[in-house]
Amino acid sequence: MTPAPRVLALCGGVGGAKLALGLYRLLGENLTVAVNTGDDFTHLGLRICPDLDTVTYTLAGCVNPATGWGRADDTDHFMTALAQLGGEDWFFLGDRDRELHVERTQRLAAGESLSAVTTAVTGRLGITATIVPMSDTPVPTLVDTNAGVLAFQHYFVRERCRPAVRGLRYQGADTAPPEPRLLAALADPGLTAIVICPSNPWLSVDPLLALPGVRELLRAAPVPVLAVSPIVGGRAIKGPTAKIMAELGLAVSSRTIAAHYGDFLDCLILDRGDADESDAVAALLPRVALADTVMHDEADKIALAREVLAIAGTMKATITATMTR
Ligand code: FO1
Repeated sequence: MTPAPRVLALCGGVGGAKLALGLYRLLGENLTVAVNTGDDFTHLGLRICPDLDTVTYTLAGCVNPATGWGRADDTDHFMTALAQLGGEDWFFLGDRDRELHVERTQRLAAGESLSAVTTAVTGRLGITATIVPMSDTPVPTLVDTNAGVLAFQHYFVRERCRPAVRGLRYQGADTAPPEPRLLAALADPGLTAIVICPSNPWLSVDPLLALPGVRELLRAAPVPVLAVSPIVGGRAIKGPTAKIMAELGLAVSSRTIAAHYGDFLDCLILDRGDADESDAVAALLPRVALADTVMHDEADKIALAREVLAIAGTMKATITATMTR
């Protein structure tokens, strides 16, 4: 029997987690998801890791379907009481979701690493894939804006992404060790593909790429590195990606995404509706492919994951041949 393909996915929050779920349904324990932790912060005394939790809840089948983050069927007693007392209520913490932050905060204070806590939590929730924070060392994203330098969640949630972005900083990324299982996955001889999920490149994927060695390992990877473009029809599928690209002076197109990942990417997957962009992307990358990238329901997520793996399968032979030449 041929062994199941092992895949590494790099992922941010809501948008990326959709493809991660599709991959998980196909690969189960053969999937490793390395997750951005640049959005993490300490709020009301609690350590909150939004992208890690979004991926965890999504794969566990208990994410809030209305928001894509937080837990399904949650209640707001804590937030209501907090608001009544005049507390800081700009960041919503559902009652059931808050228990995860309490548990994580306690365990971190007792000396456990973020990755150990994550493994314990994902195990308890019955997830068989490996979900790892990109690093156990905090790497907070700072957003340079026309309203000053803002901590990520202050920019994203409190200010609702309204300030114009001038640049981004991933504080401490140059010395933060990548989580060992991220490095192990990159070096795994059984790895068959690396997938960059359709997350915001600047907010969610670049923090991972900024860690020591990660970009170099992607460049040297003997397996296809594929990304699904988060831009469809000249707009972002989710969140402020298009707004940020425009503010950074970049054209809002998949060609810009291809150029951004160009030094290590083997294939960018565009939405079928963007076939007219194929030539522009093909000029920058070894391969461009088309798929239905807009995911509304679980069937769409699995279908896209299947297409991504099939495209990777057709590329593996080419990459192996190039490396042995
Ligand atoms: N996003 C919001 O827009 N408003 C919130 O109040 C909010 C709370 C929140 C709590 C827990 C969590 O895991 C995620 C939460 N998010 C909220 C989402 C989060 O801020 C962003 O989606 C990510 O950081 C960007 O990937």
